[in-house]
Amino acid sequence: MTYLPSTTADPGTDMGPVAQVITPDGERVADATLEPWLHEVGDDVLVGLYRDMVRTRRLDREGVALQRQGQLGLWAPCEGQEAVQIGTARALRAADFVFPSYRESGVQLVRGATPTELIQVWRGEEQSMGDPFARRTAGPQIIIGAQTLHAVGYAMGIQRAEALGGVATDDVAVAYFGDGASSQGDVNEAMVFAASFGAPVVFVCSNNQWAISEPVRVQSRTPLAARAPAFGIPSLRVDGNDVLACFGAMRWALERARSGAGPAYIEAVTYRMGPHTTADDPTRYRDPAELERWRGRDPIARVHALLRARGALDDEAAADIAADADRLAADVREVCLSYRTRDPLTIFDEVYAEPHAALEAERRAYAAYLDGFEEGAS
Ligand SMILES: Cc1ncc(C[n+]2csc(CCOP(=O)(O)OP(=O)(O)O)c2C)c(N)n1
Repeated sequence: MTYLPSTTADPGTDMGPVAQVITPDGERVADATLEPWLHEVGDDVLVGLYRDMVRTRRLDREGVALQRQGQLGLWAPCEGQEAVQIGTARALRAADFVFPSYRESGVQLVRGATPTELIQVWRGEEQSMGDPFARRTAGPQIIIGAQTLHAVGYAMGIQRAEALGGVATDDVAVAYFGDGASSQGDVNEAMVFAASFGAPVVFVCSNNQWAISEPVRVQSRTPLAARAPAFGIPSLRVDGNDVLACFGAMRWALERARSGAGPAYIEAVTYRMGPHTTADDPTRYRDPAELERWRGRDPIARVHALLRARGALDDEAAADIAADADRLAADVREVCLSYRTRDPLTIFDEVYAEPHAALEAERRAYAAYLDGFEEGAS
């Protein structure tokens, strides 16, 4: 049998075949696949998801501001991607282990990251992300796709825990990555291993349409979710700006992995509203009309509209949530400003247990380089 790819498909902007339960206007609609995973989700849960998304956006804007003010080395904005992060992360248990990319600030927040842990890494501070085992969440992965292999390795460890003298669990490992990462060898290897060993791992692909300046359509002639079944992994393609759809999809995936049925894959179709990082200028490669189209699909606005229409969110509750998010941002700023930039030469201090000549030579050369910036140096 011959399979021919469609050359006319535009997986990036084709919003048709996605599972959705909250429309961009805030209307609750049914989806046959997702509904079984959502039946007992009440307004209280939805308010919680809304709160988490508001906090994530506020944190994100503070991160960008702190970087612009020279307080952070870099920030990878996640504005627009709050629903996939919060919906999937809130479906997890504390014991599951999460392997995120650098853009999953909302996931880190849900996993209990403190203000210190949230910004340390972007300031390049020692200790970086704290102890990954304390929150069962790895630090933000910069190497594209590498965390998918880590997640599969961890999941295979879960399978073997008892045989290795540990305790059997139904924990699940989760890997978050982007559409660009799905072109990476690591991700494809991870999927082969996950499928071959039936590992309890969930792949969450946040398809935000762009891998820096490369649009997803350049990298894939089919929706990304369509690739997973070819590896032997069932997948769901959901509206990544619909927090409830992401929550339901994740429950489906987790249940599968926990019950021993093996890995699952979610493609959450979303959009990166801001730059790739604070070092990027998307106006050089993105059509402003595209950005405007996606503004109408804002993940927070639609939940806000739904909750208001149901009478589950009044002015006072909305103000409380906004104030709570402001407090988080203030805490992050306070921690950030409390750091003192250290003498750059201290980077040589703890690289080796014992000093040696080559290190000393490097230190001297770097000191001379830094002296070159002194006022009046020529
Ligand atoms: C192995 C590797 N190759 C290249 C890079 C440079 N790089 C950083 S981000 C990025 C694009 C990633 O796009 P995507 O996976 O869609 O994630 P997004 O940033 O959109 O969330 C690239 C190529 C890298 N960090 N690691």
